[in-house]
Amino acid sequence: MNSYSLDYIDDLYVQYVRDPSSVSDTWREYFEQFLIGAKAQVTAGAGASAATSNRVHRGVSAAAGATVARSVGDGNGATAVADPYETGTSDGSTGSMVADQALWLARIQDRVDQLVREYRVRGHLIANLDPLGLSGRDCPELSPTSHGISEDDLLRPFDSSILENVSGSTLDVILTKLQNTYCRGIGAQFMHIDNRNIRDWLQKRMETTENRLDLSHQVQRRIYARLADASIVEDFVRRKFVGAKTFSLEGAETLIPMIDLALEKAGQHNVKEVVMGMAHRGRLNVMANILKKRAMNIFWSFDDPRPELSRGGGDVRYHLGYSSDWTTASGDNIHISLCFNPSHLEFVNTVAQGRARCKQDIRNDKRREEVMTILVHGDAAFAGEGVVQEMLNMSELAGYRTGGTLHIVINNQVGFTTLPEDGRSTTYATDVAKMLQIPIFHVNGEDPEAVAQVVSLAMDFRKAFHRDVVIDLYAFRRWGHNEGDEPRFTQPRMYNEIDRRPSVRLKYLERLLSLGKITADEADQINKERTEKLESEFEASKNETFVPDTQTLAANWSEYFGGPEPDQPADTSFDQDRLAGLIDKLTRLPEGFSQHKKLKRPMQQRREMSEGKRRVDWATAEAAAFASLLVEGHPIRMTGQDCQRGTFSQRHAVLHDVKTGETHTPLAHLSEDQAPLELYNSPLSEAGVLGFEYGYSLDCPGGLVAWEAQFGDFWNCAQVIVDQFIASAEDKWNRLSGLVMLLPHGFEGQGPEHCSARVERFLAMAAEDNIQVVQPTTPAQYFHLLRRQVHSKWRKPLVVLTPKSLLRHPQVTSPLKILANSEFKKILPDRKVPLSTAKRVLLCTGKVYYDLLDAREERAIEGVPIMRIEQLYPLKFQEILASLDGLEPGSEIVWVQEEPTNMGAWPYLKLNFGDELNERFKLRKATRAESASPSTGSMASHKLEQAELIDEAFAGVAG
Ligand SMILES: Cc1ncc(C[n+]2csc(CCOP(=O)(O)OP(=O)(O)O)c2C)c(N)n1
Repeated sequence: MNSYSLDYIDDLYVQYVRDPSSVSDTWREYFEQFLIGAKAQVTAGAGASAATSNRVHRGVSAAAGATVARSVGDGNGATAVADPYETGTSDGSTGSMVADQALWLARIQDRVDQLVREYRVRGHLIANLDPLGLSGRDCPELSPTSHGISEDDLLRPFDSSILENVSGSTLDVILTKLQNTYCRGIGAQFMHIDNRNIRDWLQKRMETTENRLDLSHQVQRRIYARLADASIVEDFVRRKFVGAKTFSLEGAETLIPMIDLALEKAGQHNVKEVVMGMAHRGRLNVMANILKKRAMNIFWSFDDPRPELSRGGGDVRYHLGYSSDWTTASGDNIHISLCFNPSHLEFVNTVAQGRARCKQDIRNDKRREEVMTILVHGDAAFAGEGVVQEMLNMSELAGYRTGGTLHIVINNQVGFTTLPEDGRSTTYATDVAKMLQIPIFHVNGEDPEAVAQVVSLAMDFRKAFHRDVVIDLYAFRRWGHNEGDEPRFTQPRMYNEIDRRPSVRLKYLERLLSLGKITADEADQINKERTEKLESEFEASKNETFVPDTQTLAANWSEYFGGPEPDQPADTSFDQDRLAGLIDKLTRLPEGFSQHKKLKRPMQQRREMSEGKRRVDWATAEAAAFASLLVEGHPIRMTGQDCQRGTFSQRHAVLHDVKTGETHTPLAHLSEDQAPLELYNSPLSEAGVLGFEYGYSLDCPGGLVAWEAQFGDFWNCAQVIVDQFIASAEDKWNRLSGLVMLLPHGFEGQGPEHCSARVERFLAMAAEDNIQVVQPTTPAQYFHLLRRQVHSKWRKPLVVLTPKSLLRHPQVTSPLKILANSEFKKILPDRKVPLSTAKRVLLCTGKVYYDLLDAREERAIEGVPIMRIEQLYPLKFQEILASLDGLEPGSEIVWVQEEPTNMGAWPYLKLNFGDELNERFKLRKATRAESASPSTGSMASHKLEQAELIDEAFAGVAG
C-alpha cells in the first residue's frame, strides 16, 4: 500500500466522519463495522483478540487505522486503537491459523482493492496502444509487489468485493482480468469522472467483458470489408494520380470501420442525422467510403480539367463538404452532412456543433437524440489549438449542448514534422478533454476488434449520458504529411518502423484466415469488387461528357439566394398598432413578479413609446424588431457575452425577480403561435461561440441568428471564423449564411481595446457582395436592418457596428411610425441643409455624426450638410453619387471619422471611390492621425483629439 492509497482512505474516513452519506455504501458499511470493532476493543481493552479486531477491521488501511484511532481516541478519551496490520507477533502472525487467515485477508483485501483501483486509474499507461511501439510507458504502481502483494499471494484464492465475477479466483486470475480489461488494445481514462454512477456504468461495461466484444462472423467480415474499402481507395489513388496531394489515411485505415460501426450504433439509437466535421487527413477516404461520394467525382477533381469553373473561387478537393444518406445494416436511414472545412485546423468543430443544434431545433428534438455530431481531429491539432478547449467547455451548456459528440482523434503520432514531445506538455494528445466528466478511450488502430469494442462503448456512453466522448485512435502516417513530403528527413526511426509494417487490412485478414472466419477466395472477391468499381469510376471520370456532381444547397434554402445584392429592397414595414401592442407586451410582467427598482422607469418609458408619447430608443427598437419577427414566425437565436441583460445594461431581455431569482423573458411570451426564441449568455469565448452561431445559421435560413461581441474590439479573437467561413464560404463553397454580428463600436475614451470594431478589416475583406457592413445611427434604421435581414431572400452575413453611448443619447430616438412604415436607407441625407446651398459636405458614418451635429449647432455654422453612410458595404458609387445630387461640382467633401487615418472606413472609401469622387468634387479627410493602436488610453487625450477632429471637419467654414 503506498502513501497515495493510504491518503485516499484516510480522506474517505474524514469525509465519512463529517457526513456518513457522502461516502459509498461499501465504505460506509466498512467504517461502521470498523467503529463497532474499535469501540469493542476500547471497551475490552487488551483482552480483545487480534483476530476479532482484524476481522472487524477487514480492509482498513494503516493510515485509515491511524485516523480512526485518532478520532475514536478523541471521542472516548481512550487510547488509540492499534493498526490492525501491526497487531500480533512481530512477523505478523497471531499464532492461530484462523486468525492468521483473517489477518492475511484483511491485509490483502486492502492491497488488492488498491491495486484494482490503480488498474482503473493507470492501466491505460501500459496498455498496448501504439502500433509502432514507440510510446510505451512504465507504471510501477501496477506491479503487485509495489502493493506488498507477494508471488505466493498471487496463487491464493481470493474474494474481491470490488471486482465482479471473480469470486473464489486466485489473485493472478484477477490480475489477468484487470490486465485484459485495462491494458490490452484499449486504454480507458475514466477515473477523473466525479459522478460515481457514470464510473460504475463504465466499469461494469468494461470489466464484465474484459473490454472485448464477442464479434459475430458477419461483423468481423464487415470490419474486413471496410478496411478493404479504406485501403483500396488509397492504393488506387496513389497509383493513378502519382504525387497528388490526398492527405492519405494509410496507417489509420481503421477510421473507416470505426465510423461505420458508429453509424450502425447511431441507427440503433434512433439517430436520424449526423453532422461531421473533419480536417484534411483521410477526408477523401471518408468522402468515398462514408459519404459515398461517387469516386468519379473525386477522380475528376484530380485532373481539374475545367479551370474556368472555379476562377478566383472554389476550394481544394480535401476541404469540400458533402451530404448523403446512409442505410445501416439493420435498415435505419441516417442523413450525414460533412461540413465544408478550411485548412485552419479545429475551427470547424463548433461550426459543426451549431449545425447539429439547429437541426435538432428544427426537428423539435428536445432530448437532442436524433441528431449527433462526429468530429474527427488530428492529434497535434487537438492538443495544440485552443478552440478545442472552447468547444469542450461549450458541450454541457444549455445554450450549446448537442446531446453528446463523438470525437475521434486520428493519432498518427506526428504533426507535419513535429513529434508529440515538441507539440504538447501532456501525456496524451487528448488530455484537454479530461476537463470534462467524460471517458477518453485510447485504442490501438491495428486492433480492429478493440476498435469495434471502443466505438460501441463510446456510442452507448453517449446515448446513456448525453455527453461527449473521445476516442484516441493510435495509428501512424504511412507517408509524409502529404504525398509529396519526405518524412524521413525528420522522423527516420519512426519511418524505419513504419516501413516494416504491413497494412492493417492484411494483418486483420491474416487473423480472420487463421480463425477460419473468412477464406482467401472470399477476401479476394471483396478486394476485386472494390478495385473493379474504382476502375469503372475512373474511366467514367475521363469521359469528356462527364459533369461532376456539385451539390446544391439543402431544400430549406430553395427560396434564398446569394450573389450580388438585389436592387429591390425587402418590405420591412409592420402594422403600427400591432407593433405598439408588442412593445406594450414587453413591459408586462407575470403576476407577483418583483422587478428591480431601477427598471421601473425604463419600463414605464417603454410603455410610453408604445403609446406614441415618447420616441423609440435603441433598445426598444431592437426588442420591437425581434418581437415583430417572432410573431411573424421567424425563429430568433441570439448569444453573446452577457447579451441577456446587454453589456451596457440596455437590453434587459431576460428579467430577474429580485425576490425569487426567477427569470422572465417577455419576448418569449408574445403569442401562442410565435416562433421560438433562444437567447443565451455565452461563455467567455469568441472563436468557439461565433463558429457555433455561424454553424447554426447554415441550417436556419428563415430565422435571425445573431452573435453579439461584448465590445466590437473582441471579435478579432474569432478572426478565423470571419475570414475562413463568414467572409469566404460563398466564394469557396457556395454556402450561404444570414448570420448577424453585433459589434459595439465608437470612440468614447475607454482606451484602445474598447473603441473599435476595426471596420477596416471587414471592409478589406469585402468583395463580390460577400458581406454587409452597416453602421446604423437611428433606432428606426436598426429596426429595419434587422427585419431586412430576415425578410430579404438575399442571404448574406451582416456585420453591424452598434452604438454604446448612443444607446442613451437623447437625439438617438425614432418615431414609432417610422419603425412601422419606413425602410432601411443606405445613406441618410441631411434633411435640414440642402445640398444646393452647401459650401462643403461632411460625409461620415456612426456616432461622430451626432458630435458634428452638436458642433454645427453650437457654432451656428450654415451651409454644411452632414450626410451619413449607414451601409458601408455593399455600396456602389452610383448610390453615393445619387445622394450627392444637387451638389455643385468641385465642392469640397470631407470624410470625417473618429478612427485613425489608417483605420475606419477611410482607406476603403479612398481606394474604391476616391478617384471618382475627386473627378467631380474635392475629397479630403478629417481623421485621427495614423496610429498603431486604435486609440489613446487617456480620456483627456481622447477629448482633445475629438475636439481637434471636429475643428478639422469645420475648418475654414465660418460660424
Ligand atoms: C490552425 C492551423 N495551423 C497550422 C496549420 C498547418 N498544418 C496543416 S496540417 C498540420 C499538422 C497537423 O497535425 P495533426 O493534427 O496531428 O494531423 P495530421 O496531419 O497528422 O493528421 C499543420 C501544422 C493548419 N492547417 N491550421
